[in-house]
Amino acid sequence: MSQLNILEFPDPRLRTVAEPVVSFDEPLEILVNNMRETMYQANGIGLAATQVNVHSRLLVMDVSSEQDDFMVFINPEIIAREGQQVHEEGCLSVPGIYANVKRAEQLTVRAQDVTGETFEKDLTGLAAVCLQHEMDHLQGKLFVDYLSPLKRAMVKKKLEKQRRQEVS
Ligand code: GNR
Ligand code: NI
Repeated sequence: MSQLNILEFPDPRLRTVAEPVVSFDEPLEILVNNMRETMYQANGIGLAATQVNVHSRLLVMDVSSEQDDFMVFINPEIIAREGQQVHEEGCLSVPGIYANVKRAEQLTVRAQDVTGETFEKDLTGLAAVCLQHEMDHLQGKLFVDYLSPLKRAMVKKKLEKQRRQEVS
């Protein structure tokens, strides 16, 4: 297994709209395994293919505290949503930045597994937040896009400053 490089804001590749997965083959299985490894190594609760510069509609997540509830969603579609919640979000592609985002509280998702079989799953709370965050990535959208232009400009400045301090 290998760890994959995670793209960081404002990398324009994060704005790519992903294409549906059509081949449920060994390269797909390898990609899922590498995304799982990358997510756990980075201590993330989710990872979308877009973030590792693969522009196919798949995401992995594990919102459990024990990191023992791995899930993969291929070609996910939200088929029902209900309620609202506000949760503080972070993103491996926007390191060190946290902000509140309003999203649906409950979802029903239809997706395929790594063999191509279709399943449906109900998600609530943090799992619902995470799935919506990851599905945004597949559309080229980031959580900072929900902030006001002023706040987003502050985020960009803060990241530039962080990066300057990393290299010096
Ligand atoms: O690790 C992550 N934590 C997180 C916390 C609140 C809301 C969303 C997330 S997803 C994020 C990993 C990530 O960037 N996935 O795209
Ligand atoms: Ni993210």
